[in-house]
Amino acid sequence: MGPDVLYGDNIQRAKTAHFEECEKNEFVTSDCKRYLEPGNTYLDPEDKMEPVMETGTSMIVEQAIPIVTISMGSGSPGCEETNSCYIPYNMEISSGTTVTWINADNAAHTVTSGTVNGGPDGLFDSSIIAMNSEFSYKFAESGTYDYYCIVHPWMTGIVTV
Ligand SMILES: [Cu+2]
Repeated sequence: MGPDVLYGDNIQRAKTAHFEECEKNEFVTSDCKRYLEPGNTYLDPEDKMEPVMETGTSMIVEQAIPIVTISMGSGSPGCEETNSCYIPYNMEISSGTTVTWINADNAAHTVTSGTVNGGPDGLFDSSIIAMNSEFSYKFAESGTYDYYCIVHPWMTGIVTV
């Protein structure tokens, strides 16, 4: 093993540590967002190292498809006990991401920003989403966005940008 190999190993170790730290923080800091670009690995292009980190690759795929499922049976109370009316309950995304809600239930639902007690806040409102239909909204600014279903007020969810 020559000095070049050792040097390369150290770089790779540092990059792996950085990537894992980003992964823990779900890539929310700007320094980490480059890992979420399609086709990007955690290595800089000028590096001649082989890309590694298969888990990082699957992480990127998950983050690239921000879909919330309106769960089967959520038209009846019960899903709120396990925060599973909208899945995931808390959708975490980076700013500029479009989230799509898909109604996998056989009842009609809404995705309405605001809270049950406070009412709609006017940011987004899907109106009625029929079975197997969907609704999308692009989140431009960071923040925590509460939403609920006007038809079934036990149904609540959160988008964190
Ligand atoms: Cu509903």
